[in-house]
Amino acid sequence: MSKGFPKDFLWGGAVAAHQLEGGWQEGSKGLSVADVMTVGSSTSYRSITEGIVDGEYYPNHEAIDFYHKYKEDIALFKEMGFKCFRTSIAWTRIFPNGDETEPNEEGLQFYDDLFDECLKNGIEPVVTLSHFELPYHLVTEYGGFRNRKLIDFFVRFATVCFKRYKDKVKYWMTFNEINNQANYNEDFAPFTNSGIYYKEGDNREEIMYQAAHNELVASARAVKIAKEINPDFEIGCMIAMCPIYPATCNPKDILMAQKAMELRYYFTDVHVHGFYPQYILNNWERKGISVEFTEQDKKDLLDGTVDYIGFSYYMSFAIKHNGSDSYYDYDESKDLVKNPYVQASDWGWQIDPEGLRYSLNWFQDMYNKPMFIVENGFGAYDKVEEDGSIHDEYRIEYLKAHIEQMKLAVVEDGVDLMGYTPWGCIDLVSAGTGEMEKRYGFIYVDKDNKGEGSLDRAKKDSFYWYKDVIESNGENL
Ligand code: BGP
Repeated sequence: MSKGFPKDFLWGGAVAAHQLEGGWQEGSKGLSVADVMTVGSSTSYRSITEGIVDGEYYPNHEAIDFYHKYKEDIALFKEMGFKCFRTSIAWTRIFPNGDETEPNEEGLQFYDDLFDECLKNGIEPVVTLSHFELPYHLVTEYGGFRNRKLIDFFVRFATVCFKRYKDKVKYWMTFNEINNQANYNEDFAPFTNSGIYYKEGDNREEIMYQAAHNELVASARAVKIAKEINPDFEIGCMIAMCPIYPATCNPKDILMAQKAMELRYYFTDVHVHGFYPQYILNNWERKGISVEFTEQDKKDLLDGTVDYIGFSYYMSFAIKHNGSDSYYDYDESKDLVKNPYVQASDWGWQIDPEGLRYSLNWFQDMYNKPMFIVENGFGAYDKVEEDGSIHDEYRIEYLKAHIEQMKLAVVEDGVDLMGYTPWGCIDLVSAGTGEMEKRYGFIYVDKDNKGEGSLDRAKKDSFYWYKDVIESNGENL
C-alpha cells in the first residue's frame, strides 16, 4: 500500500484559452463561439444566433489578457510549484474560420512561445484541443458538429498541433467535457464543443447523438494520427464527472440512477473501448434514432482509443424515478433532485468531496485506466480587504476536503491517478455564465462582471496554501 501520492504526481492548475487569453482579434485570430457569448447563461442562445451586437459586452474579448501577460502569470504558477499547466489551443488562432487548408503561422507561434515559457519554468504543458471554442464560422456555415465535415476540420487542426508541438507537449486531451451535450434539453449548449443550437421541431436527441458520434470519431482519428507522429504522446479523453446517485434505496430510483449514469457516461466507453455499449444501440433502435455510422467509423473508433481518462469533478447529482415506463426517458433538467446530505455553492453546485473518491473508484472499476483530475474547484465571490489581502478560506476548505478524498482513493483504494489540476488557477471568465466574479483562482484578477478593473494580479490565501500542498506532495493539507 502506498503512503501518499506518487513522486512524479502532476500537481498544477487548469484553464481554457477563451476564458483567459483575450486578444480575440490579435495574431489574425478568427471569431469563436466563445467570442459571441455575453454575460448570463440565458443569453447564450440569442448570442449564438445573432453574433456580435453593437453595445453588448463580450467578456472573452479581453478576458484577463493572458495573451499579453502570460509570462507574469507563469512566473506565479512557478512560484506555487506547478509541475504542469493545463490549457487549450484556441482553434481559431490556428484555423481562424476552421475550414482553411493552411494554418495561421502567428497563432502557431503564440503557442510555441507559451509552451517554451512553461518548459523554461519547469512546467509541463497539458493541452486540450477543443474546449468550448469552436470557430463560429463552423456553426453558421456548417451547423456545427451535426455535420460530418467537421470531423475532417478537427483532424486537420489536431494534426497541425501534434506535428508542431511534438517535442514540447506530451499530455493531450481531445474534447473537453464531451459528455456535457448529453443534456440536449438546453437550446444551445455553450458547455459543449458541438456548436449545436436546436430549432423548433428538431429531433434533439438524434442530433445530439449524431454530433457526439462525429466528435467521438474525430477524437479517435486524431488519437491514431497522434501516435504515428509521436508514440510517446499520452492522449486522454475529458469527461465531466457528476456522479448521479439514487435519491433513495427504492429499486426504481436505483435503476433510474444507473440508467442516467449510462446515458451520461457512455462517451467514456466509446473513448476507452472503441465501441458503443449495447444499451445505446438499443436506445437508438427503440426510439427510431438514426445515426450515420460508417464501417470506417467503426474501425477508427477501435484504432483510436485513449491512454487515460481526464475528468472534471465539481459536484454530484441525485435522481428519483420519474414515473415513466422507460428508464431511458429521463431529463436531467427535470428529474434531478436536491441531495439533503450536502451543501451547495452560491451557484447551486452541490459540494460533495466523497463523491470524488466515489468517482475515482467508479472509473477505475469500469475502465481500469490511468486517470487525471483535470478540473476541480470552488467558484465563489472573493473580497479584497483594505490591505489588498484576500482571505478565501472557503476555497481552501473545499480543495482540502477534495484532496483528502483523492488521497484516500490513491492510498486505500489503489486507484491509478496521474495528477490534479484545479480549475481556474487564476481568476478567469466563467464558461457557464460569462461572469468574472465567479472566481476559482489562487491568483486574484482585478476585473468585474462589467469588464471594469486594472487586470492586476494578487495572491489569495489559497495561493500560499496550495504552494505548501505541492511542496509537501499532498502531505500538508
Ligand atoms: C467546466 C468547464 C470549464 C469551467 C468550469 C467551471 O465545465 O470545462 O471551462 O469553466 O466548468 O464552470 P463555470 O465557469 O461555469 O463556473
